[in-house]
Amino acid sequence: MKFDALEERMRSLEVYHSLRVLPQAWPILRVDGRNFSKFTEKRFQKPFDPAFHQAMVQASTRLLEELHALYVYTESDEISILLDRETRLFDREHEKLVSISAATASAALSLAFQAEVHFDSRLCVAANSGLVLDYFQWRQADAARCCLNGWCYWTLRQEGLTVREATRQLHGRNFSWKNELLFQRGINFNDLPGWQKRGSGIYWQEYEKIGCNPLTGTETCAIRRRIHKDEDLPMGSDYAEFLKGFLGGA
Ligand SMILES: Nc1nc2c(ncn2[C@@H]2O[C@H](COP(=O)(O)OP(=O)(O)OP(=O)(O)O)[C@@H](O)[C@H]2O)c(=O)[nH]1
Ligand SMILES: [Mg+2]
Repeated sequence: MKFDALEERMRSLEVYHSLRVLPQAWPILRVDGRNFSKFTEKRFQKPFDPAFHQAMVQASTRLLEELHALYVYTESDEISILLDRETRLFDREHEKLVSISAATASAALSLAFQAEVHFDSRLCVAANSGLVLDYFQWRQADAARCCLNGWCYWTLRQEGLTVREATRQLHGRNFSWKNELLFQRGINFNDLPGWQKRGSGIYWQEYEKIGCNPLTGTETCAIRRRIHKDEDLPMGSDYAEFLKGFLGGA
């Protein structure tokens, strides 16, 4: 078989390669640490370890830069990445977006921990800006739920309960019951750090840089960008308003 014919036949096996994010839809990627329950078990404080979180924020920063993202959000072992609806990154190819985001997160965390770790990745396609707001509010609600559950679970475990006993005690309990459990042990859920309850946002922020024109000696003002790591995100409708700032009025 001629090489060109073979090439064409073999390329035709790449059946998903032509899949692209629909024009004008917002791509949102979510990478998630593979088997991190096991990986973090002996290495990090429970339920939250600032060192683990800082490594996740650092990986989020790499993703913001590498993928030219608008907004990156991290909680627990996952990172969500919002791209511009007009993005032309990797020609909007699903396979490229998913594989490069997983590879970037895996490399960043492996370097940070000096251990081989892996991330999976998935692509959500939000057809309108309302769905983008819903998506990020959903992940933030997940952060709040996991934070309360994690604190309750590990508080009980530290009191000597087994996995099964702690899980059974918490099964079917509502928000206020769990709050009360912590409160009786001197932990006020409201006073826990914002990054634990609501996750963290990583995004570009513009600022004015005042300088001096060496020729004229006059003061100059330039608009620059820097990466902001927001560890105290707003919640509820305030979070939705905050997110709208990334959507350019769409
Ligand atoms: N000790 C510790 N563990 C953490 C911290 N943040 C996240 N984790 C762990 O990361 C896990 C994330 O949950 P999942 O993604 O559902 O679990 P997983 O084991 O990674 O499973 P897969 O993602 O399906 O591979 C949590 O259950 C915790 O065990 C932290 O600050 N400290
Ligand atoms: Mg995971």
